[in-house]
Amino acid sequence: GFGERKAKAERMFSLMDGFLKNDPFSLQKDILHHVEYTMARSRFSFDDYEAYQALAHSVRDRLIERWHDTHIYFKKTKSKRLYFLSLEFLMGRSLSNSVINLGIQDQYAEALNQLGFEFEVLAEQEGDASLGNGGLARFSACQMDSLATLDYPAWGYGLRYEYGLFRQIIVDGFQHEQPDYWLNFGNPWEIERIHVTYEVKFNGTVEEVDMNGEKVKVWIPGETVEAVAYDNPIPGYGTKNTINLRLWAAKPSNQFDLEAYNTGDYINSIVNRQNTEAISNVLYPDDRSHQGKEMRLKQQYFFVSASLQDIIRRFKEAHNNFDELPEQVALHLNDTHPSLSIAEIMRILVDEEHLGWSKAWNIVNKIFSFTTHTVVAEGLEKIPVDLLGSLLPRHLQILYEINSNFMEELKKKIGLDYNRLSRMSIIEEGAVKSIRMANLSIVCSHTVNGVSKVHSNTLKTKTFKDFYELWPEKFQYTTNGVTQRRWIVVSNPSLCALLSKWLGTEAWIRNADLLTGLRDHVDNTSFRHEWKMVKRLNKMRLAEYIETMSGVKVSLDAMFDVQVKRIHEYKRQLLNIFGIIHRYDCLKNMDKNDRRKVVPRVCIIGGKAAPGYEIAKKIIKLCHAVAEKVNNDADIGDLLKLVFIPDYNVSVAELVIPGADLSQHISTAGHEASGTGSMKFLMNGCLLLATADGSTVEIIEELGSDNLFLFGAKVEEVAELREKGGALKVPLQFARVLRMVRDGYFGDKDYFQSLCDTVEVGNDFYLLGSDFGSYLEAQAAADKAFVEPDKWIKMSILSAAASGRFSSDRTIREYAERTWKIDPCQCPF
Ligand code: NBG
Repeated sequence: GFGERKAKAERMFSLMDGFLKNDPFSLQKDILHHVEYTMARSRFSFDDYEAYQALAHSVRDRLIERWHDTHIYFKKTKSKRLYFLSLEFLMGRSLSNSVINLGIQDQYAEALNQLGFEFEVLAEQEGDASLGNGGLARFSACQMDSLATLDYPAWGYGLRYEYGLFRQIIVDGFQHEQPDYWLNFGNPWEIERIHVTYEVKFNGTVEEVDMNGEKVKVWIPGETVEAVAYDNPIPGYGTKNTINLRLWAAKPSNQFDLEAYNTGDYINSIVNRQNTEAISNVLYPDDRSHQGKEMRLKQQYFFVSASLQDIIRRFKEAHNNFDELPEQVALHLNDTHPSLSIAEIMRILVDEEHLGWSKAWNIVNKIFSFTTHTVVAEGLEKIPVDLLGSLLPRHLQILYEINSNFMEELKKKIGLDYNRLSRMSIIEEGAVKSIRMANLSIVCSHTVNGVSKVHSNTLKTKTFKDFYELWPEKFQYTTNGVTQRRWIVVSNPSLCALLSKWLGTEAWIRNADLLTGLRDHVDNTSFRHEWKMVKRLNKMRLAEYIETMSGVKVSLDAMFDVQVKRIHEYKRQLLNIFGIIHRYDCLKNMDKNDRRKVVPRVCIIGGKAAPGYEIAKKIIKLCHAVAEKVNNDADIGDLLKLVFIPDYNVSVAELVIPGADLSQHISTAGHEASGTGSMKFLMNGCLLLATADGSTVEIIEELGSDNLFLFGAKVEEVAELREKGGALKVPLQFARVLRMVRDGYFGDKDYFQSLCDTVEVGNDFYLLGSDFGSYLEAQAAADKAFVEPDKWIKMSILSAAASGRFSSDRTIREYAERTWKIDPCQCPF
């Protein structure tokens, strides 16, 4: 009865000691409690790793409190929710970020100090959560931070891979991939929800059955897998709101295969069950193409199906029909990877909820929005019809029906233009009949987002031209951003303190636009001096890391010139290396007097190559070959060093970016959809050397072209240059560098020939040769600026001052207001 329940609730309440306290003494007690009872170690004997775990658990307790309150409040207010669906999240480490966002960094530092530990040292114990490849995945992570901070009622959904992105090790200059079994030592940041499970089905057949005189399609699946939820609390900064990133893991279903048991094949039936767990085993390490792989498709559907069941269940708890779904739910497709959601939600509404096709469709095309992170049409995902049909037979039917309706509607609008119809069709005919996931996403979404102005123009005029002409209003762009919490507050504490001091407030941590206030101080010499000291400190930290990783000692007076990102031909790490070879060649040919005038450089390159990407791997090897020669040349000394930083990931980035003087973003114009690395460097007062591609174009709008080093062909010039082919003008210096590599000047002569072929005149798709001249000029301009420290520091300050627009807070606000139509919902207690 009611009275009984009330008494029980009162008793529960009286047992709770209010909220956990955050004074250093209470924190110490909690940490020791976890040492003793979670880690089961004696409080008189535990090492740094155990201390880290106990510390993490005490932080997690505090996250859970806020997580609970936030979700109760979201539920109470019935506000519209955003569900951000992404197959990849590159979260990196959680400890520092959580403690900072919770606002209890100082208390923890003090608590640990008294126990004889240092917060920073324990933080180093944490491994990265690398559940993603590159830009797209780190962008998802930055978005989560901003969604929480800006109080939006949002959930992230993804997959809990047991093996994250491979670890890169370098043996003899070659990349080798090692599995990243990141859960080996437990993961204190997740909460396993053994009761939040859903069955996900595969294979089987579709049958037509009679229901109340109506023929309906019923899917009789063949295989069932269970999805278990793992929740990862994401705390906002300066707010109590803590949102959820829910990741799914696959477990064998409880439904036993009776057949197998009866035939006595007990062992095999268990082995088969273990195969189903493999679905969430491993992240695909290619950041561009995932064509036609069965396991990848299974992963996509597994994550989509579990997420939608969860979302629909939550919606049904508060509603008894689906009319309000579009006012209550926004589903965001982070690239096409989750686009099977469209077919799945149609299946749920039509087959399970019996809404009827047109009613279901009316709802479905109001709830999806879609962001694409790709430029080239060849990079777009396609799923062979045969594969999809055998794995998800009912979904294939639904996709055909969506397409045939779309084709009918289209014919009414454009007539019988068969070429255009076939280009726009969701189904691609041809040798391998396939589903075009991008076309599906565009047809079914109310908004199609590009990730920068340039990217969006490319989408409208090339990649999705036909669709843009049909639905111009669907096409939007929301320029990417990065979170200043991670990329300044966590990764660059000394800059963080300096900014707050000179801006007179910490408010920039929630409102990055305030960074423009730095412009008022550029002429202040003591500000500039402090700025310089901060950079020096960060360079020192980076130099120490370089020495431990590669044994190379670097001079702090040299310009630290950095290019870190995935290795791709279009990102042109090879242009950078050719520039370094040219620099080396010049140094060798100079007399001693001239050498004295040269600006010393430390060139730093880092990034992973997809395991099957031959040319990218050769670029890594060439980098090592050149480094070997240059770094051991006594003639050259500190004038030039080249270091490759292995295993580039989020936590390595946190160290490298603050320590950079110059950073390179030198993709062939028109190929980098946005680029977010540049934004992190900008925030940290690092000067950019860049082509006018992706987000750089907008960075120039904020920063002015005088404050960075711009070079290379413009987007609109690229096609024409390519057409020239063999007649393209290439500087002599380029030919000379190419010759050196071809002739075996850096060893491994045979191995590098095919790499050299890719940039030979007539074959040079990414236009390294034709951009080489202006690249060298930009580099010379950077050298010239560096020897005028005052000028350099001013440019550095102005870079950080211009970075406010590239905060993911701005990105998220734009998405929320324009695309998702969600309102902030701040938990008051
Ligand atoms: C990347 C683009 C970048 C862009 C990020 C985030 C993938 C597949 N794409 O230019 O290459 O900045 O997405 O939008 O990671």
